[in-house]
Amino acid sequence: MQQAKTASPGRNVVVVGTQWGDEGKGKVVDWLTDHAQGVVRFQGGHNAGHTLVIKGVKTALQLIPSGIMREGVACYIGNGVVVDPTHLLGEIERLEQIGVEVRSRLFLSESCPLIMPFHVAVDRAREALRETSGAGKIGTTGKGIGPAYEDKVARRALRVQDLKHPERFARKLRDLLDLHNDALGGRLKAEALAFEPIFEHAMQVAGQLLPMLADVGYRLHTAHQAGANLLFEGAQGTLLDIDHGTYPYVTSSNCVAGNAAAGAGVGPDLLHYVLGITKAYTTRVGSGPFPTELPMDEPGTVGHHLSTVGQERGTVTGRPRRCGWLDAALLKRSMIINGVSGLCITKLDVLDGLREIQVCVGYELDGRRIDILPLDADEIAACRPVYESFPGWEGSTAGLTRWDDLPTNARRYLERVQAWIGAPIAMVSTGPDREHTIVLR
Ligand code: 2SA
Ligand code: MG
Repeated sequence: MQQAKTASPGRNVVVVGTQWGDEGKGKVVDWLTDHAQGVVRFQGGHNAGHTLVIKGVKTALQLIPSGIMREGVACYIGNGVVVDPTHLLGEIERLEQIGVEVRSRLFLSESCPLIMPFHVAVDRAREALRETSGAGKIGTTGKGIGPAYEDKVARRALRVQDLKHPERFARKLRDLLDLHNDALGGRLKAEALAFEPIFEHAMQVAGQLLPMLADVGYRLHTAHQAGANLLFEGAQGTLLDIDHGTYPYVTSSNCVAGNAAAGAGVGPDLLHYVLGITKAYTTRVGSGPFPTELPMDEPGTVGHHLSTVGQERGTVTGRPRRCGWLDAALLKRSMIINGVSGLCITKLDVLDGLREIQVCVGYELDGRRIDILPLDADEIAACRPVYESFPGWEGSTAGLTRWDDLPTNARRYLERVQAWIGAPIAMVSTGPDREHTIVLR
């Protein structure tokens, strides 16, 4: 088994979610920052919710890299991230209130597209329309992520660097407002937004953000050359990736490991180790196919157990997460797309006390047996999972720090999972706290 902790200087790790997000990446990134001097976000925005528990105190981060909770670690927001400037400032202020120094070690890429109030309005109005028209919601977080990425790809986005140039900012803002107000006031049947308050607020916030602007790619390159270990912190998960996920029930960015380079502004030669984070069962928030989903309402059922014991609620929106068994056929796809070097299994302790544990090892689709998740969301929805069954274990795995202390059945379960999906387990997380971690060598 391989070791995830990087001890030698200049060794960089990419941390990605291998399922639908909420695999526990925040905790793992925080734990790994013991050996990193820089942590980088490379995609997504404040739709992410990374929960850290440090000495029993819970902190939820959305846009700022999880490394911020470690003194002296530099944090970078790369060009691939969409930034809501008002949210960013609020998150900085909340951290400052609990005594975390942020401004001197947060570096914000000039090239990040901005999320503006009309993106939020469009995101929410579209979801409302999808619901009333019967088309069915995507179940977005309502943070304006999709519309902001659309403007980026359409080459008309306001970027962080525009905050330096009020006149340019105003001109681009007027054009964008015209465009989005047309949609809001028309088809979307929502309120149009006024220029002045948006512009004035942006300029106020700009004054505070400008000192943090940086050429992030170049900085990362120089830090790496000087021997820094860098951690690339993925948000959401592989099956939410815009290209590789269960399209259209996905987020609007590439969440896979390959995007760590493009979204941070460095070359792929700087990505040395891909740590895939995998929850010991499966969850998803929002709509879309989920072959191993279980009903959750009935007390005494496995679905209810996973949801309640696992405390499966969205960090950002508080929405209950859908829960189901581990899906090894889905993970197999995820291992290939991400080039996973090692796995970290999280929330193993949530399976404590279950008499029987099931793992999906393939599907039946149109009378055929397949062993990897299909690419088409409708086909995924038609998949009938084929399960292999394991005996559960007695006693608690919560807080364990040694592999040998795990119950025999838990070890067997993990060894089988590893064999199915074709990647070695490097770490096991047995609880929310930093210390609740088993490292394998
Ligand atoms: P969006 O807002 O456009 O990115 O939503 C599109 C889909 O992506 C899903 N998505 C997420 N899934 C899991 N966790 C996420 N972050 C928060 C968390 C979510 C929350 O960590 O708990 O608090 O509800 C996240 N962000 C986006 C989303 O559910 C849609 O399916
Ligand atoms: Mg989350």
